Amino acid sequence: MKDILTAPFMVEMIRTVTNMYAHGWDERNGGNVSLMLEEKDVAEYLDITNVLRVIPTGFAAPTLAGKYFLVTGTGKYFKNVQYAPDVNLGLVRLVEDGKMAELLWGYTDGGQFTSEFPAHMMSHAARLEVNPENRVVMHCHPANLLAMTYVHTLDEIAFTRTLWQMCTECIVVFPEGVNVLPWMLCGTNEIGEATAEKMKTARLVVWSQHGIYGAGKDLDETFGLIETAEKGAEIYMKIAHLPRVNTITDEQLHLLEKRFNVKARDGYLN
Ligand code: 2HA
Ligand code: ZN
Repeated sequence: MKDILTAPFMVEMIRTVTNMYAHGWDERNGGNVSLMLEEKDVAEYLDITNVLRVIPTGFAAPTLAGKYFLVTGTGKYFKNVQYAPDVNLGLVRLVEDGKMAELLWGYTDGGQFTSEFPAHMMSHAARLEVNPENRVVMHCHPANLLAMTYVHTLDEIAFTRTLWQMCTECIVVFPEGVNVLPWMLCGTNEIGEATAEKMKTARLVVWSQHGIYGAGKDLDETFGLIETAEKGAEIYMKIAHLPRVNTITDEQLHLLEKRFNVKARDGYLN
């Protein structure tokens, strides 16, 4: 059996959460990440019949039964993950229609997965319906996106259009736009269900006055989505209080669609 700390999925997870912390997106225990793994990859590093603990999830996710996830722990600080991965991360397999999670590795201090596990698992289920390649759900608290939800309308078309106008890359990176939830109580099945519903039409879902959720086929794509949306929000927060002399026009956004072979969400451009 190989050392799981050398597994590419583990190395990439540790690098990603370390980088998220470095970006200031995950103060204290803020943020959480889940990465879906293939059974054959897990089996290279762990005896998958050796269940350490069984943890109830508090929800059902029948389509995820039998699936494996590497997940950040509840109350854990991203800045500490690189120094003690086995305390701050856990590897679980969902069973019994997703109502139970079998712990195969990690959470060695008796901990468990993030309080946002429902939003993560329900989002995985929703994204896998749209794109069977989806593997990652990522949540964090980037300051400018958060700030924007205090001063910008939460209308999804308007919010998306503003971000697209803030840097040329935005429409290329997230042509489906960003979906937006109003403030809701976090850590609940309700916000999990609402997030998953929004995930059916976009890989980015803003949680107003809280943060953002991203989904993607790997950690790089998901990190890059959030990074690009946050850059757009940063520009917006720099200019929102100044007279706008120039912008990226809808005509120019159409040129970007053609040049980069992407299709803006229907009805979002004139
Ligand atoms: O895990 O970010 O939304 C801490 C959070 C909760
Ligand atoms: Zn949060």
